[in-house]
Amino acid sequence: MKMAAEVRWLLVFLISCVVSSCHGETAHRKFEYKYSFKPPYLAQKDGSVPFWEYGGNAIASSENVRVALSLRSQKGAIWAKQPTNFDWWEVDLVFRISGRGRIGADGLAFWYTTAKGSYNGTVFGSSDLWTGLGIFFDSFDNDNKHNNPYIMAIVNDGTKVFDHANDGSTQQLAGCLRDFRNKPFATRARIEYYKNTLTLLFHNGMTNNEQDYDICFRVENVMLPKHGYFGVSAATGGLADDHDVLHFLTTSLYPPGQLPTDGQKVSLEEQAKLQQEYLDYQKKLDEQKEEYRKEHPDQFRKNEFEEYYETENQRELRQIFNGQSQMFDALRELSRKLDEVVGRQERTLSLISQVQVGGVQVTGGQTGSQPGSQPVLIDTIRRQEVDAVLNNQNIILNTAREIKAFVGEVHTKAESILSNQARAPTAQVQPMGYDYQSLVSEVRDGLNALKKDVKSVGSADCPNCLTTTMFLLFIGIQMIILLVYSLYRDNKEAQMKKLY
Ligand SMILES: [Ca+2]
Ligand SMILES: [Ca+2]
Repeated sequence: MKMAAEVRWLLVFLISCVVSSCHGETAHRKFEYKYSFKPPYLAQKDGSVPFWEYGGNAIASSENVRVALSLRSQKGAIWAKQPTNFDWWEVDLVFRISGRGRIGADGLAFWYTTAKGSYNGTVFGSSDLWTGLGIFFDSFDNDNKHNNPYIMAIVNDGTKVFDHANDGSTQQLAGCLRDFRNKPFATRARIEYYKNTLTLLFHNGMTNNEQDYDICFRVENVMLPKHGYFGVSAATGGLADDHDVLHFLTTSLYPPGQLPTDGQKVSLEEQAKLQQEYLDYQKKLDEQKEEYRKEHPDQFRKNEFEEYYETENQRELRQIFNGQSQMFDALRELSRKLDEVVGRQERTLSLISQVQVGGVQVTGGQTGSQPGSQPVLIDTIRRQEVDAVLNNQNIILNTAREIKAFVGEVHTKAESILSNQARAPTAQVQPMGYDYQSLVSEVRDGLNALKKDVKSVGSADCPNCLTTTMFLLFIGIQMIILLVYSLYRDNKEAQMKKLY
């Protein structure tokens, strides 16, 4: 398992390397506040959204822009005041489309066009015959093919009339079937246009993990106008949903080394000015908040108090959502692992096929009349390497066989020894007998040495000294004790062996 985990990480690393090498290095990113809006204080007190213009039935509050509300035949739009001044970008669109009906209408559109569209047009609340990109979150199934809610991108050159009857399916660049209505959390679309590749990642709003995007589509060689206006529009029909946009966050992307440097000086002054403006604005807001708090002390306290409690339903829902998001996490992990396994399998298969092709080519080259025209193989396992591996394996096998024979020999020898021992139980006593003999000889040697000593000492007068007979008697007793002990020990050990 540990090995598998290491391989997996290696694979992830390799994949990321491949992706980054395909993409070049990672782009420089710059947040574009003039092309963005987000809560809190999305709309100012007078209702205006800084750097944006909205119209039709759209309503902006401090928390979101309700582009079209859940009444019949509503149309609204919000457009950036300035066209973009960068080539590549990423837009995070966080939105909610919710309604009481099982199905809703009509949907929401994201725009990037050479000119601002209208605020009450025919295509999801804005103008038809646009030049640029439209990404549509189409709730209502006009062509009755049961394939809505659907997300699709259409690039228009200003000549195509949106094909309402077919839900735009005849004109779409790419799309995917995704449900974005009535989700517990806000749904998110991440639209990236970088080096002519248009990518749409979608977050289905089932979890509050902001990284839970999955890919809706990725199209290369998409030619969009160099500079355009960002916009969002929405419309309702006979059926109606609320279409709320919470965040519109634009980031400009620059390939490494192409970050504009000349504009930096100008923007520093501007930055200081805007910083001051921002601080003033913040101060004003705080003052207003304080004022409001003074004017409505009861309401404020009540709101504050309510936040601490949740109803039983809310709790149940929260628990369901938690459980569900855990399930989603597990599923996502599983699918990721599956992808890895499939990737590894494909890689292995391609290696195998390369080896096979290599073998054919080598033999072809040998039998062919032009040995010099042998094709160079891609860096993979070669014939001679395979041969070397096979040889090594044979050597290992032979060695293993030899070791086996040797072990067998040792085994039979050990067996014969054991059987001999079993047949002649005295053999077990033999080593003990040897011990006994050596003991006797040792005692004998000691005795001789003592005798010599006694002889040499005996010449001297010694009335209290040990007499030779006494000494010999002692030695005799000691020997008998030793003999008895050794016999006893042999006996005991023989008994033990029988037991085992
Ligand atoms: Ca539709
Ligand atoms: Ca449809």
